Amino acid sequence: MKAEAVQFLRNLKENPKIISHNDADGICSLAILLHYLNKKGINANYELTEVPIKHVNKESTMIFLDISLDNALRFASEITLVIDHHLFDKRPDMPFYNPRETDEKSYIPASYLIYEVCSELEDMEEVKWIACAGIIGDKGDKNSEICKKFVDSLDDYENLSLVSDHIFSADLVDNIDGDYKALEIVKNAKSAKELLHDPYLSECYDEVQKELSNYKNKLEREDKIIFVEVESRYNIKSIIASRLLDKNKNIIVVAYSTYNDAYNISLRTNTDINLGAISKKVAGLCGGDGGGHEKAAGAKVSKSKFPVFREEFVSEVEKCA
Ligand SMILES: [Mn+2]
Repeated sequence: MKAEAVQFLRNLKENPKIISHNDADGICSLAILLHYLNKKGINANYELTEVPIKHVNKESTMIFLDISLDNALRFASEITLVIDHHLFDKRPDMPFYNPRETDEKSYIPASYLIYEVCSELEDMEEVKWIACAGIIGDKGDKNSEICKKFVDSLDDYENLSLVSDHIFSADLVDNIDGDYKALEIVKNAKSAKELLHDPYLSECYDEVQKELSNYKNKLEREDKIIFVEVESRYNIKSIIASRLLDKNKNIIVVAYSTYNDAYNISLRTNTDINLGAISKKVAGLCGGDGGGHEKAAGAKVSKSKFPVFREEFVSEVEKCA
């Protein structure tokens, strides 16, 4: 519950180690928390990480942002706070804030949650734009009335959405190095407009936009599922998938790209099907990894198992119909 997170931050004495997801929501969440800690004169170590987490260095006080509970628990220490919005099985025996605890269907990105928690203790108004960019990065404004109102209150949607795209572009172009660079820029910028003038982020954004007009793809449709193979030097498949959703009602997009001898798969939908659950199950059947949210999930399976993945995926979707 929110009160547990507020109390944890209020009583924080030791410098925490913060672990945050390396997407726009995670990067913005981390920037907001660091802004709060800076106001309080508290230093923090931090790491941005992919999920599933491969490795992080544990410290005695840990804070996890935008990291699903199963991942956080593997690296939790005695004093740990988890602020997250992914589905989970059972609430842990530690300070924990995830709105799904009381409403399983709720979808409120971590940037909103950490902003809300810190705002109980400090005036955070000057980083509200960062919270909005993080929310947009996870499509919170499209899936939650609370988030939509919050984003609308700044009346600057176009710039805020560009901020989110700029952060994501740094990730696409430079991977984890780009994530850390983007974090520094977000931390130091005073406004969305100022961030959009940053030369590094502008260059990454332009590069990705150029690629989006040049990439090769192969589309196949099976009932309401669109399979699209994306060939690009950048991992732009989630953008391609989102664009297909914008143009088609009631569909599921399975966008995949080669990654060594495997396929990395992005799954997106505007139906009520729970893709996170299906991808976890189906990728598991193929010896791969899968998981995520209901409407946005991911998976990785070996190329030789992809036909099985595809077949099982279609049959799981049919079961839901
Ligand atoms: Mn998130």
